[in-house]
Amino acid sequence: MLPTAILSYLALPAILDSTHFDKLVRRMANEKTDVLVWGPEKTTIVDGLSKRFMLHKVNSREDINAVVPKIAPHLRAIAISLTGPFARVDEALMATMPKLEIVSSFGVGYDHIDAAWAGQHGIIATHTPDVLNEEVADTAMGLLLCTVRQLPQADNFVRRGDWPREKDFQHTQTLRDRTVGIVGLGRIGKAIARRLDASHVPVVYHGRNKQADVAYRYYPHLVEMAREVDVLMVITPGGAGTKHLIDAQVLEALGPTGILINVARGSVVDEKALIEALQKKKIYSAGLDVFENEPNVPQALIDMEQVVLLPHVGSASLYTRQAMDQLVVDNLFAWAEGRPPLTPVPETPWHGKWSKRPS
Ligand code: NAP
Ligand code: 8YV
Repeated sequence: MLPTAILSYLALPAILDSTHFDKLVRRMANEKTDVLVWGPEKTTIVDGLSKRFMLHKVNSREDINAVVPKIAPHLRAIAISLTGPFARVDEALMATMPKLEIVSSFGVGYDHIDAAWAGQHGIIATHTPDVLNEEVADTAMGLLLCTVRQLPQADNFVRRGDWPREKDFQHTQTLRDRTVGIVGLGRIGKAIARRLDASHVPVVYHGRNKQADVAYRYYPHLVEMAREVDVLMVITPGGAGTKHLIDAQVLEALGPTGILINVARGSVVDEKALIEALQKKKIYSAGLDVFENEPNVPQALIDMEQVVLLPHVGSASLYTRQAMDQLVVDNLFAWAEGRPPLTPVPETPWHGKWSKRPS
């Protein structure tokens, strides 16, 4: 086998474009394609990818600064193993990678990726939709029930030994007299709506568009819907388009018996306005799985008895996380084998072939 350096000087580049030549040289030299793996080392992702790729693992800003400059010029693929503010794949980063073709990201939300820029520059971003719908809907429903019926507080009541001392736990609010307004009736929103249907809880929704395939009442104006419902269930994407969609005005409209549930992204709710609305009893309570500055939760929320707070666990069962990890791997194998991406994000649609990056 000739070493890579010697092969590079053969006349082949004249008849093959650089991407094909690069692939051919690597195959002949039996080299694996480099993939940047960003985030914690997860067995399914690391074991799955290392069968075919040479992994460069980074899990901190320091790692990125040390590793990325060395591999950026020839890097063609990124795998993201856990999403969050630390894994921002923005224009500045992607611009240092002229050969980047795919960003295979964990999680259905991809507000950490500058997807529009990627789409304009021939890069496909993939995410992990659908495999988590039912899990996140279960969590949303659990969070709603916990908040309305104060189930975590009731658990604490037993653990503290208050039951024998105080007889009954206080009677709570109920779902029985409530209409739920879903903000973002997408894949997960619809799975939540099905659960509410089964519980005989009326559902209405708000989004940018009325949906032809559902019978739920549509509200084009969020404030109007907030005024007429008893619970707002937020399950939109994050990012600039939904930043502080739930603001002081929406909370005011929800009213003093209203409950806010957020399983979307922390950025969708104006957290300062929410804290003020809770403190001034403009709304009754909130159940939150996501926060503006995760993993930091404002002390003001922690200090409130009635709210229920979860550490972003919407999809976090072993079963569902495994399916999400596997989809990260499968998208990269599809790319490596020249097949279409399995789950590209809408901003980076598949146009029939893996495009070469414009130089
Ligand atoms: P999806 O199918 O794309 O649904 C998103 C919905 O939001 C659509 O119905 C869309 O309707 C609506 N929407 C988008 N922008 C909006 C806006 N500016 N105002 C009002 N509605 C808007 O996405 P999905 O798979 O259901 O996931 C939704 C989100 O849930 C993810 O992006 C992620 O942020 C979050 N999530 C959280 C967890 C967790 O662990 N807590 C887990 C999974 C997902 P229109 O286009 O008609 O507006
Ligand atoms: C994950 C999520 O918890 O899919 C999403 O958008 O928010 C969750 O499923 C998150 O990606 C954690 O990294």
